[in-house]
Amino acid sequence: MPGAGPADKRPIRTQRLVWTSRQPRLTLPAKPEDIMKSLDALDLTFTTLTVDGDGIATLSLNRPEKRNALNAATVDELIDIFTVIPRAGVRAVVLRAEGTHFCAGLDLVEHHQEDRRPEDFMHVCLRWHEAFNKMEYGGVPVIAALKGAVVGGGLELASSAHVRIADATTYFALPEGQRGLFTGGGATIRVADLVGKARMIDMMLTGRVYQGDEAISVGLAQYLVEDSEAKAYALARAAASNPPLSNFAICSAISHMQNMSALDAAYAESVVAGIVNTQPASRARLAAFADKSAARVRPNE
Ligand code: 1HE
Repeated sequence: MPGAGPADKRPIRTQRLVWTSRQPRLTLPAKPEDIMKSLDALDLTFTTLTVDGDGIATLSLNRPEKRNALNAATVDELIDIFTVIPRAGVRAVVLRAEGTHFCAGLDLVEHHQEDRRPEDFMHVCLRWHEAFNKMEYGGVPVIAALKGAVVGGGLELASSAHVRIADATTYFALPEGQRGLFTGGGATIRVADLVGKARMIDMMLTGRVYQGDEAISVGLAQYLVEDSEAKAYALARAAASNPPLSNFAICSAISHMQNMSALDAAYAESVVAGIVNTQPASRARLAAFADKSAARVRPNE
């Protein structure tokens, strides 16, 4: 071809798209010291975060003198934490609280003092949504150990976790109606999803409080135990022993699929299952089942 230089004669390099068996980035960095490095950079005042050698994180609400009420700064911290956690190799999170109450919801005093305009509070809500969406859709199991008041925005926070564990002191309420407020942290989606529209409306209109077995039966928590933190760590360790990619799908895809039409959700499910069910991490587990060395599923004793 006229004008064609040597470079033009080089064969065109075709790039074959290959599905490699590399683990996705979400499992990296895996070393505890690397995990701590990325989490150490967080600037936390109203929360604390620690991670043990197995990648189990403990996230504590740390404002017990205000019953862990969620001021704007705490919500900012939750956003920062749940931005880092999915990329930091954390295998599961136990969400707990200092003091005797899990969370008293929106910081009513801050809200009163700030004297916000509608658009200001809309942005407050959008920050709450950002934090709670990162929790629910982040792909890392979050197990909430509940106690005392789990009310208003505290219930919105708890309902963004993947598993909720109550103890004998735990009670749930949506006192927004009595305070002249409305939910703004996703309760209309998540709490209605847990308990149904009618129960949520009743809770908001009448201040109805749920606790004990009744709270379990309506779906506000999955477990009622003596020690909610001990149970939370046991469940976190159990979940953390699953391949991270399976947990990522469980703690992200299911929530996404709830937002889709049934037809689209079924399609998305096939795509997710295509990836998860052929992951290298599942091969040894399948082999163990095939050679009968893997544990069988049995009823509880
Ligand atoms: C607070 C908050 C708060 C406590 N904002 N400061 N949420 C509510 O309607 C629940 C409001 N709180 C309560 O009903 C009670 O405080 C509790 C049942 C949670 C705990 O009772 P108690 O007797 O142990 O504590 P306390 O004496 O009421 O409060 C102790 C301190 O915590 C006190 O501060 P102090 O400086 O006077 O000692 C309280 O002011 C402070 N405190 N709760 C600010 N919530 C996105 S929209 C979400 C809408 C909502 O969440 S509405 C539901 C709000």
